[in-house]
Amino acid sequence: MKHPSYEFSRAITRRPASSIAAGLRAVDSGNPDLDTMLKAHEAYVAALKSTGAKVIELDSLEAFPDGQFVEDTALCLPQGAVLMRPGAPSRLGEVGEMAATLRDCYEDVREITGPGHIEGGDILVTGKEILVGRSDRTDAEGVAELARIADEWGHRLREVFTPEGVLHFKTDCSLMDAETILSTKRLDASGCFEGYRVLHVPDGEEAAANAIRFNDLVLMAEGYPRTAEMLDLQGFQIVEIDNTDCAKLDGGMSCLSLRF
Ligand code: CIR
Repeated sequence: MKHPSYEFSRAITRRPASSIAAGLRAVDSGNPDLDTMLKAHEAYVAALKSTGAKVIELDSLEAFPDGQFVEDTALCLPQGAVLMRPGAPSRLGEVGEMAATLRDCYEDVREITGPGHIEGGDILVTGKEILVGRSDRTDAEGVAELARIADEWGHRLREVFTPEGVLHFKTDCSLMDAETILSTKRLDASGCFEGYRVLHVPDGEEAAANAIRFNDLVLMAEGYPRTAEMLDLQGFQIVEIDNTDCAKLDGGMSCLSLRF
């Protein structure tokens, strides 16, 4: 049987739009380049497909420069999908653009209706529970609304906190297998992963914490050799993807797909 938190048969991605230069970012380190971003995107999609999964590749949305970060628009669980309500006003409309695709894939599609906000990047599904990090994008009301749906579907949801200055909870962590989490030291220091086996990304490689376990692979950002070596020694099969341009928009491996 597939493990629902890291063994997947499908993924949804969206091509980066030529409007990407207008994408949100906490610190301006220059605009991303569309061509190199498209190349990296192709490598990312190819890695997902290489595991045998079907990838639904959606067209770019010029009106939504952050539209390629599809993870923030929904949460996919075995029982159904939940459409999110992003805390970034410019991203609210991305949810409606994702809805039809999810309705084709799932019989049960719920919706966070507000007034709270919640983004998929703040949600880590581990198999034994759903961890949701409050952040600048995800508030208590958003978490509470998701908790009611999760409860109905038989999931335990635990509210945790994203470190100050970090965009999303999963900017700083990822699930590696049923009991192993890759995390920055600063996030793990909050105590939120008690009971899990935690692998710390080495100091100076914090940006490598946003990885994804997708079937037999771990997709991680290129340029973090000590993290790559650690994961390799732990027996994970890693694929390194150029994340230079996505990183300029605070994006990483998890943001670029919905996986189910
Ligand atoms: C944003 O600020 O919303 C986008 N520029 C980046 C979103 C990254 N998403 C994610 O980590 N799940």
